Amino acid sequence: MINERMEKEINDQINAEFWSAYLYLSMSAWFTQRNLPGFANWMYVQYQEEISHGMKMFRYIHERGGNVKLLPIAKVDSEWKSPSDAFQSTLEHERKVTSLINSLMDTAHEIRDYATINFLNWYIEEQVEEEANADEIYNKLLMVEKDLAALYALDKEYSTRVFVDATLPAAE
Ligand code: OFO
Repeated sequence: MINERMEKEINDQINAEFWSAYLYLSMSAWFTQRNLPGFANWMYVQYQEEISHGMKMFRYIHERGGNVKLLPIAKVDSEWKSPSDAFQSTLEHERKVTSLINSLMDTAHEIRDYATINFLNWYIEEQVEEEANADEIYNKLLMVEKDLAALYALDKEYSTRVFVDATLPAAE
């Protein structure tokens, strides 16, 4: 049975993951409206990833005999000054999510919930990748943004990203 405080904090994190999904869906729309379908695709895949992160927690609470409580999803931004501005927001947001996951881990340690420590390790690793990806694209954009041909070439690169649900066990 999951500890009540842990259950509440994971429920809050489900909300944060779904909020992230909503943010990236909003960014996907923004890139579509600026004729940058590759970045729009990258953001759409990011949206799908965030839903899967939330759903992994949703399943975990149930596995531990707890109750999922879905909370309202707050409004997200819909305007950014430039592609690099959108990715700067992405990077800042992912850093914030890393700190939220770290706080969940602090609670799990404090109450000696070893199953949740084990569960959260997946997110600790995932956040390293999330920050690295956003940082890489942000820095590339800073270099090419003023050159339209280079921007379109970069956009094309991101049109090939596809969603793979890393939260599900690998097929046998
Ligand atoms: Fe769920 O990793 Fe981004 O926010």
